[in-house]
Amino acid sequence: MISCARTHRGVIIWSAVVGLLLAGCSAAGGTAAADCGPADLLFGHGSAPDNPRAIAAEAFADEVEQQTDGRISVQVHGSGQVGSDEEMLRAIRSGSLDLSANSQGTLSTFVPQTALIGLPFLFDDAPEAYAVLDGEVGDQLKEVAREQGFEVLGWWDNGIRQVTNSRRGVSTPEDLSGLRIRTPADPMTVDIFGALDANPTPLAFGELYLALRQGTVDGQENPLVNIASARLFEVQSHLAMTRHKYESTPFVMNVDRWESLCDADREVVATAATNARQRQRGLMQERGEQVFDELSQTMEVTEPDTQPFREATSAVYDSWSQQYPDLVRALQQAAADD
Ligand code: TK8
Repeated sequence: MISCARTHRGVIIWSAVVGLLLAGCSAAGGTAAADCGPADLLFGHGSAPDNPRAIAAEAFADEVEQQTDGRISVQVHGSGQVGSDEEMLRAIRSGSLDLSANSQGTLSTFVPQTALIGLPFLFDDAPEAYAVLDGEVGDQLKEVAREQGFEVLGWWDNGIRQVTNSRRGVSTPEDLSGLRIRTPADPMTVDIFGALDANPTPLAFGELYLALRQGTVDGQENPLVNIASARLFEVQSHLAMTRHKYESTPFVMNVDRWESLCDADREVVATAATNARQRQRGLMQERGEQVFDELSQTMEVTEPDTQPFREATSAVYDSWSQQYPDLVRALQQAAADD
């Protein structure tokens, strides 16, 4: 008879007959439930209070607290209060933060394969990406993330990204030439803007508004909802609907913390994460349309033909395919099937 129990940080303790292998008691497959004890979870994200990410984060916290009668508390800190996306992920790895609704680009610092979600022009719209990420390829990426210490509780939405800048209207790739464009700490976005002959400049999202205002960078790229909620339209005059890449918001948890929860609590957390994801995606879709009209009032909008941008960035596929041939193929296949 084998029995497994875990401490609150997921350290596996075992008592067993002679010959028991530790693997038989593995974290994912352990049979004995951990105690359904109290837990205080710390949740960080980098979005402004009215951003769908912030609203969904609160909804997640409320549901978990309600469903566990307050035994599990979830404290949410938004607007980068507990660090930049990269710092939050580092904190999750070290166990000083439990949860973050983050960005796949930044997550790729730790889980390089997640950058592939942002291959140029892979997805035409967000619902196409939802279908792929909720399916087999998304599960494969979850596996890789788990090995690096992140339990992906779901792929929330960040959206299809567009370019803004304060210098000129962008209608062709040549118009981007030489512009200093802030990117997240994401090698994929850096590759894309390098291929477009811009000058990609990685910077934390929390520093972006000031950098744009001070002219340290000329422009940036983000989905419309973020451009609106971070009020970037105040410091940018041109918006180009380039639709160059998709960004997911992986909702991640420290894997040991996740495994330290009893089965029933894991179910509560997983269900709340899925409900929050649906709410967040719905809000993103609704807001996206409203926000386009709002931004058009203050920004000069161009709707470039994306074909020359696709051609200019096609080499990005070559280099990433060399490194991750199977995953790139699987993503392209799933996106085409959808
Ligand atoms: C907010 C970021 C943001 C992302 C970026 O913390 O960095 O440009 O799009 O949404 O995660």
